[in-house]
Amino acid sequence: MSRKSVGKILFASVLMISGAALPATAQSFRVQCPTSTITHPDTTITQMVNSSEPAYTGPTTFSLGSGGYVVPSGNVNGAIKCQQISGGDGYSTMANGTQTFMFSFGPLSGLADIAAGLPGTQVPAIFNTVYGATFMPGDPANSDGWSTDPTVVASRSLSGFTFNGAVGLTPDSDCIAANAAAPAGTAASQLPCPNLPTGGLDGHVDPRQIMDIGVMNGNIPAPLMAIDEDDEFFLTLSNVGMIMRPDLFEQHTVHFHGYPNASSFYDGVPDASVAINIGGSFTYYYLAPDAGTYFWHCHITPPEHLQMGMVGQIYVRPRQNRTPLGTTLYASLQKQQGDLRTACATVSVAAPVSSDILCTNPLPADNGILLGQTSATVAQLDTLGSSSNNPDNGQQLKYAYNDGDGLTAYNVEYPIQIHGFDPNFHFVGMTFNPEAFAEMKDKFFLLNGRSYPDTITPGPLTTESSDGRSHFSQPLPSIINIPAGGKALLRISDLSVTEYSTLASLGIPMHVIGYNAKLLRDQEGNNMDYYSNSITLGGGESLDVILDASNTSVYQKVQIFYLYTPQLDHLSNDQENFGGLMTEIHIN
Ligand SMILES: [Cu+2]
Repeated sequence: MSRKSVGKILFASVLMISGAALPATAQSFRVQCPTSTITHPDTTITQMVNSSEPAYTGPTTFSLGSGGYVVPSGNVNGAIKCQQISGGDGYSTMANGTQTFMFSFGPLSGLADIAAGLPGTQVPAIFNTVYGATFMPGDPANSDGWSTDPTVVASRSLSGFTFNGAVGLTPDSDCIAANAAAPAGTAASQLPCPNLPTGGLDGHVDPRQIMDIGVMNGNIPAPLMAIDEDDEFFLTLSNVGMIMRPDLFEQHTVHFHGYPNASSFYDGVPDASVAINIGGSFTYYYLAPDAGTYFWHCHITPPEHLQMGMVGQIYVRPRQNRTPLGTTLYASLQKQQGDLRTACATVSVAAPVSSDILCTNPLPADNGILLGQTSATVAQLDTLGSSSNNPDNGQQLKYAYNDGDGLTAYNVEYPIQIHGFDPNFHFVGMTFNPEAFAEMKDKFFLLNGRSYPDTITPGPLTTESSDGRSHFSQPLPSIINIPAGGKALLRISDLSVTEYSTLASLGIPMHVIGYNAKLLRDQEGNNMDYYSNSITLGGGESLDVILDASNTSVYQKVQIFYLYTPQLDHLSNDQENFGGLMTEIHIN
């Protein structure tokens, strides 16, 4: 039995999907996004179109269900989220104008959001929608991708493409026909496709559309993902193959780096689980772990596939964001001690003792200042008048972690991926030459796949690929806009293969609050956060930094600061000087 067929059997049996009967067809692309599960039985929550999550008022309680497994019986937290990505190849444009070949992931759902620099993660009600027209080859979010006319490119508008559903999703006509042909009076459970959802959307896809969109459509960074703590996340990877390397039959995987207590089956390490072949889909399943800034990458020949561009960002928003207004954050975190997955109390819930080394969110020590903090809405930050740059005004304040004391509050967040490209490695990777791993040396130093000055170019960057068409290649700018009087959370991850990188901020202190997806706090509850003017990361590390511009007597509109590396050899774009690992921070 091939590794692929093992994967398909486990895929069907482990996940308990709604459309259990797979019709006998030749295609093997597929998506999966159930509207309810054992953990999230309430379709009125999971199908919410506006992505809002239920308020967190206490841990989910469970009781033994009729099937012999526990089912939630109260306070069902979190929701269901879905995303589809392609694994294949593509091109990106470096800041000196060079087109660079990549092995890469591209978006196959949430395309409009990805093009707008947002996470492509969707609720089922949005993911499970069928595109109203026929997909044409190329990146559909880039509506005039055939044109390389500079004026057309400059006037390109994102507003026309709003589809965020799953590319390829189409009614399962075989199942619809088979059910219709069943004898009248057949019990629903005895139909050929017994759990076929209304409309026949059971994850069946048209593979032509997935190829038309997925081929040559790789992005750097790989599609951005964001989930909320307690969510179930269904992530489908479809391997569309690499057009520029038809000699290769490369598999790809998704490795959710740093994910605590991961099932090895969904860990993406090919030796320990499964890898996805060309022409196949596989749905990874995660119960969202502790809040924090994570990242993900392909785990096939990691130095090669990471260097070539298969690196992405994922972050998990904390339960604290869902604390009902007016509740103290401390009381909210106390309630979380009743959840066995995150509890720190080993003696009693009433008198928590943080001797549990798996404890992830210790209650804060009483420093006399922060413990009275209640969940609140974002105030009018802008003391200079206009509120147009304060989009969160009136919405609930957000936090990076379940801190219990408001230490990690922020107004705007920016995922920042540090990466590097060695152009020689990418060239030989495209041209069938042997790659010299030991000589790998980065010459492009990238923040979200771009070097300065491309880092401050708003909107997605496009690259003309070998299909003669312009594709969105680098969707995520790294310019940081802080509303006057506000705080920005930088979710920094480093996926560089060869280099350590330092980022410095002069003028706005870096308040370091988390490291490797963990709040900086000791087991006694003492905050270990610190202020710095630079941070240094190697590949495989992440860090949460808050840039605090809330002092309006110091930080005012139209001021510009720089986030840059003091490593002078990283301030270049290959042979071109004045570029590299640098971006701008605007107060506005
Ligand atoms: Cu790969």
